[in-house]
Amino acid sequence: MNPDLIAQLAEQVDEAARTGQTLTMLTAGHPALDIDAAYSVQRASIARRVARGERLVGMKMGLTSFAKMEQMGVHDPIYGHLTDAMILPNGGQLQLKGLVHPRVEPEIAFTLASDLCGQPTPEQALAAVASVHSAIEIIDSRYTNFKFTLIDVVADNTSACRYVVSEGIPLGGMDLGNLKIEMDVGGREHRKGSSQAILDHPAKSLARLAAMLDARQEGLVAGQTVLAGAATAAVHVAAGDQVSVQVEGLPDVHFSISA
Ligand code: OOG
Ligand code: MG
Repeated sequence: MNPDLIAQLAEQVDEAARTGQTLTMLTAGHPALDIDAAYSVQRASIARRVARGERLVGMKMGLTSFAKMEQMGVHDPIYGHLTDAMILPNGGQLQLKGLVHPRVEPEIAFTLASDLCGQPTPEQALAAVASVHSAIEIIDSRYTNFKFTLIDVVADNTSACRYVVSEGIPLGGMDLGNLKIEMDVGGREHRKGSSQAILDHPAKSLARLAAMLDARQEGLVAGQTVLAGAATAAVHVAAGDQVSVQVEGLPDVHFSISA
């Protein structure tokens, strides 16, 4: 696809995210946009953030759970980039001002001890992990009404907005395959799930991410954070909400929301 068009679409998604404005789906005006070009738009939008001084600190998987695929009407896992500007400290406060229509989802995150590239097995992927965390991802699609195609959401960095991780603990012999996950949003919405919802096992999500990056001759780097994907559908938030997530066997994670 024409590099000028990629740059122009990257500017559109980046500006929408930077200013909290909604965007019409890119595929509406550019029906020829395919998934490969969408990842090029995503990378070009991250390059703009880096040019403004943000630092790449990790990657996220998305649409790894059936609940999320069903909620969003799409059927393949996707990945996005995380920068330091997206980090919200555990116990911190998220300001709604400047965002579009954020939602929260309960996740598991990994910090990598070593690089991870190629097409690892889930066991090989776990061998690269330094610590595991419970996490909350705040997603904020820049598209009107949170409606998009797979191609559009990839171009929009898979709706990445902010994320919060708990203190990390070493994996040890812990099996992440079927941990209870609970999320409370403002005492009004309570979601329950299992880590099994994340591509059957969060380690499979990590391995799949490495393989998807390998298709572009890229990989994960020691020190990076990886969000493995949501275990339940995402929930809208409002000013005044406290949001907390408990994953069985992992430290808790929470934050609050202000106007
Ligand atoms: C896309 C991002 C999905 C997840 O964990 O499934 C995602 C969206 O739903 O806007 O981050
Ligand atoms: Mg997510």
